[in-house]
Amino acid sequence: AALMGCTVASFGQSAGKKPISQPLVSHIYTADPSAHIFNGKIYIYPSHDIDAAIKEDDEGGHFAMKDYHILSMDKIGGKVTDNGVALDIKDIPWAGRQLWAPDATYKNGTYYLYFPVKDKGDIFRIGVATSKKPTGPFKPEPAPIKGSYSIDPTVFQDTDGKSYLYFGGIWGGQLQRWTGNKYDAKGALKKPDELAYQPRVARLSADMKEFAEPVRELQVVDANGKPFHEKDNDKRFFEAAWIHKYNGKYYFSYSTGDTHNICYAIGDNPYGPFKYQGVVLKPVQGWTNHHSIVQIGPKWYIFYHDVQLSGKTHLRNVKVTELTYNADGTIKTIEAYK
Ligand code: FUB
Repeated sequence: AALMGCTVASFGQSAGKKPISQPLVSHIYTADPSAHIFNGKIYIYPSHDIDAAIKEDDEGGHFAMKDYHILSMDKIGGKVTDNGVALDIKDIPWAGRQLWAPDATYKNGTYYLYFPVKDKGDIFRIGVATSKKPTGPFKPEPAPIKGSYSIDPTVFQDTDGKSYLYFGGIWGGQLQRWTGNKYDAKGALKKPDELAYQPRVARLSADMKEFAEPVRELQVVDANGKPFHEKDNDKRFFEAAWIHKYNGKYYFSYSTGDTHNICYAIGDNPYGPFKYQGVVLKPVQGWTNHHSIVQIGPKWYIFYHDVQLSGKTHLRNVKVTELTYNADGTIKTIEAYK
């Protein structure tokens, strides 16, 4: 994330209202929850926020996380277990700083954890680590995924067995430095009338550790099929990609960053185009908004975070609430405070 200097951009809208859900854990700060069901149990792969006493800046330097703790629970509302350190930055040979939002999946007896971290040259790359257990410990590959860049990886396994990695985040997430998959340290944010940056996707190799194809730009488009401009910043992609399937359709959801919405767009296949539909989750307390959407039994849930425990934008706490669809497959907008 990117992270403007403002501490809690959206407190204003929730002033005087009560949160609709409570933090899942309070002994550590957690954020960016990617939830999955493995063997009938709920596992949450969050960032582990810490206070590294780094001053807030536009590049998100104050999000100085160093490890991951995986949370698990048998059911929504059940006891939440912290399974300890699953991966430590000191065990990632190529890592420099800022272990940001991860995701995980399972294939053929192995769990795969995908994570963004700045390399020793301060460029965000995406790594993969494996374990025989959903809670780790995870062993990182010696180098980042070849051709990977930027932040917020999310892995999606389609029903045909093919897997895809979606990623990207502008501002502190450095997506603006990558055009045509080439690095340009001077890559700038778009001007209001320019087309907005789009998220990225690549199919994964059978062993889940490499891209099986060059990274593509995902097309998130408006109701008329046209890509958004930067000035459409209450709708255009910023960071925090997630994808899920509902009634045979592909739902791509993401944060609009500086306008703090979680929005979604629907497509007919994993590559899109994805047509914009609306807001899933209105701004939460704190600058960042980041989520995952999963089916648990017959119901659907959104895992998200806010800063209820700390009041500080870089010390977040994960939460969960139910998500419901309308009969036409659209998602009912969630207000996190009532
Ligand atoms: O947690 C660090 C960053 O903040 C994530 O990578 C972004 O999505 C934002 O939530």
